Amino acid sequence: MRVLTVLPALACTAALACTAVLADQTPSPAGAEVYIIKPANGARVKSPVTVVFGLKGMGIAPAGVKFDNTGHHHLLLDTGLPADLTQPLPATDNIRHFGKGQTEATLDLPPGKHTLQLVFADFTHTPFTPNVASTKITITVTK
Ligand SMILES: [Cu+2]
Repeated sequence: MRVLTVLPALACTAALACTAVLADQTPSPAGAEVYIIKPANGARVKSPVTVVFGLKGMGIAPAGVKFDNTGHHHLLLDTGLPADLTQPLPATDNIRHFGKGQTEATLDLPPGKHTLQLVFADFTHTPFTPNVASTKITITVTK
């Protein structure tokens, strides 16, 4: 009987400790939101395409600068959110960082359909918890 009562407490303690070590994400305030101001979802546009980033409920700080309730924009181009949002976002052609605090970007895009999505992340490029991301939009670049 004694073993049975002690074991669940140990398991719980271990689980909490594990969570504390793995989850190194910054909390986002309630109501925080990022969104694409333009282009509009479904827009037909010519390259180069200027994408304007919107933000509500948080502020912008350059990458590397830790300040409460701030972060910087990341644009996902033709890709979805990474499966593991507890890790820093990689910097690739499809995951673009705006670590100087930019609020828009001008992209050279080949003709055809492209998807755009914003994800806001903290000074270490790690998404917030809960995650702050826009809906994914689709645009068509015409010749
Ligand atoms: Cu970043």
